Amino acid sequence: MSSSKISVIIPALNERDSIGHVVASMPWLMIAECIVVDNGSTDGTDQVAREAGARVVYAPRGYGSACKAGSMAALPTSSILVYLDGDGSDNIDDLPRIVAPIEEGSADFVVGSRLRGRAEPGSMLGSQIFAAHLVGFLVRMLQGVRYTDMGAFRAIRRSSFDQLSMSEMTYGWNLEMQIRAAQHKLRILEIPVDYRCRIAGISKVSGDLTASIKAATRILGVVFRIGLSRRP
Ligand SMILES: Nc1nc2c(ncn2[C@@H]2O[C@H](COP(=O)(O)OP(=O)(O)O)[C@@H](O)[C@H]2O)c(=O)[nH]1
Ligand SMILES: [Mg+2]
Repeated sequence: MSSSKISVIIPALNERDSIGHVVASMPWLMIAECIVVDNGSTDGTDQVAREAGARVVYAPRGYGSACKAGSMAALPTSSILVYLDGDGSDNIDDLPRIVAPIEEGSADFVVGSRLRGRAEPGSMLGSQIFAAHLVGFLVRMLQGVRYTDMGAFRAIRRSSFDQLSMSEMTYGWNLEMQIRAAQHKLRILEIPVDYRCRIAGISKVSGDLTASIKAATRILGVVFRIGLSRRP
């Protein structure tokens, strides 16, 4: 077993019926902790997560806000941060492949691509696939880095994460991390991951037209606001 310590961070909003399964499926021998970040669940998600073995932290509303709070709450001894969704659509069996390049020292940031992996039929909407291609194209034009997806399942070296000064508090978070990683010249690797339909409950994003339009607007905003800035 490796000596790196891994904190797994899961944003979860009203995921009572799936979060218990997701937390229970963690490879506990491989990870130091599993943090579930709840920001406003009204269905007892926090309690189910705790009973399944997670540490629960609370945050203000928003997907990015939850990811950031989880990152800040990670054990000081952890050297790798892993993110995945709380709806059961990511396959935790992919975790060893996602963290290995960081542990071996060959990458700083590893992003799972659902488009390169096996996505269960129906797990990704046509609009999500289109958005992934469009954003991939724009980021390639602006940053010269090729991504095929902006899925949630990913791992980053903690010291690299600390350089990025992440600021997006909503659904732009994932893409912001990808663009900033390119700007900071992190060693980036995209690997295929499996993707399934959520195991229970309802989508807060892709299943709702208004929410999808809001998320898409936010994501395009990130592409241009962060992608066009020449930071760092
Ligand atoms: N903490 C937190 N989690 C959220 C929020 N919105 C969505 N999530 C979680 O983020 C993940 C992805 O959301 P989901 O509804 O599955 O979006 P989709 O997969 O794009 O349809 C799930 O684990 C949600 O519970 C939020 O505002 N706060
Ligand atoms: Mg989902």
